[in-house]
Amino acid sequence: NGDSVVLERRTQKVKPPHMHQVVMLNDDYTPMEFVVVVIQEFFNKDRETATQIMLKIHLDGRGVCGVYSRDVAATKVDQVMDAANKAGHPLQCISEPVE
Ligand code: TYC
Repeated sequence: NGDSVVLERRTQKVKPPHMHQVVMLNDDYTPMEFVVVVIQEFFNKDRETATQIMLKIHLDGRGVCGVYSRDVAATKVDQVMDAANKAGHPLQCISEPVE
């Protein structure tokens, strides 16, 4: 009818990003030192923290290396898989939604 109408947005406009964890998997062949260096390099951990994460993966079969937005997590997986492939190690890394 020509009258201007302002629609009030009552619901939340911006949702927080759905976070994804980058999980590294154990295998029998990738050297421990390689895993420690990869965790330091791509997940910005100090050597001590990287060593703890590596040992956790070695003992439990898997471990979380970091939590990121979906895009960043996917890039981390790509970087790890690329480094492992180039070095000839079977190291596997996946991204999964948190919770
Ligand atoms: N299990 C490997 C070994 O004994 C070490 C290892 C740790 C491999 C973590 C992969 O994600 C991994 N050499």
